[in-house]
Amino acid sequence: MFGKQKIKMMTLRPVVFLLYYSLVALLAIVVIECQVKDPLRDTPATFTPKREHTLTKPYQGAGMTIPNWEFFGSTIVTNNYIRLTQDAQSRQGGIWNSMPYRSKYWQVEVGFRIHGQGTELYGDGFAIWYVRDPPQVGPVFGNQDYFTGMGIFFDTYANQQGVHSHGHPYISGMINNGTMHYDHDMDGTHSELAGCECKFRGSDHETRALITYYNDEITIKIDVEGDNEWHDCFKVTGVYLPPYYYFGITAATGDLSDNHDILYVKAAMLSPPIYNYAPKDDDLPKADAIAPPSERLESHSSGMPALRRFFMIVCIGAAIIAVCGFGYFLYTSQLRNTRKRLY
Ligand SMILES: [Ca+2]
Repeated sequence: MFGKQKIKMMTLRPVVFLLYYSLVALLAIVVIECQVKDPLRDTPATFTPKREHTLTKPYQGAGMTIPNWEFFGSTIVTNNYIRLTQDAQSRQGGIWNSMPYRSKYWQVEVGFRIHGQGTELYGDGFAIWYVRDPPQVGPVFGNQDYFTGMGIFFDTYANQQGVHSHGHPYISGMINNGTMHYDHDMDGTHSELAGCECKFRGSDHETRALITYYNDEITIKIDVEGDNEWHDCFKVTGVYLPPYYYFGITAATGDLSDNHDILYVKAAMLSPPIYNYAPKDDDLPKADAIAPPSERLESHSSGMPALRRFFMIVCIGAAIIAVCGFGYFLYTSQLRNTRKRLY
């Protein structure tokens, strides 16, 4: 009886081994899955402002400088606001964050107030930038034309006098790889990514804009009512923006004018920081919505999950083959040993 029980236990051993190593393999697969899974795809964006990208009162540090921020042109810094242009003709001014963004995805909230003496005629507006080269005085709402990056334009004056598909004030976006011209006389209609009408000018209270770049989507939300509620302006998918670009805000007046006041900037990273980023010449902003069909490229991140899935399947397959092989080897070894003992 004892001998039979021993034989039975010994023949069961390979099965126990097989179960044990299957569990180990399963654990390994779970670990692999956890490592390859992109948490950004599943977790909602959280807003954690980064100090080096934030501009709040009191603006000035020691002396006349603002830590991590540069200002130029007609910009005036006061205790309560940063005035990019006064309500006077032909002014151009701006501020920009001297610390480049180190994350792929981010969010920026800007508090502002655009106001002046004009009741019917005023202009020209301001722009929020995420650009490779720090903004400097130029013709596109106070920044240089043929910029590389993204501009979100808060346009208060309709330069185009023809039939308009929208009214003003108007918010629009533009993604540029450095080759496109912003046509000021046409209000940038031909290079527009998307836009919305929004009465953000002439408010007594603070107005706010929220720009989010997340999962290759640009989302613009606005709070102009002062009710602390975000209202959708536009959302565009299929946008690629490289990291390590600079954030800035510029404004301009021409024949018409306004006070363009920035009250605060709060910025947050929505993905882990990227260290040791080496910029490449061909790593340029892209947007499916405005690129010609032949030049349309899939966004950088969209190809990654497929590649990860492929490697995961290969890993799982290899693990199963290894477990089966090892189990079979143990089983035959045990069988040989049992036979030796029996004979
Ligand atoms: Ca305009």
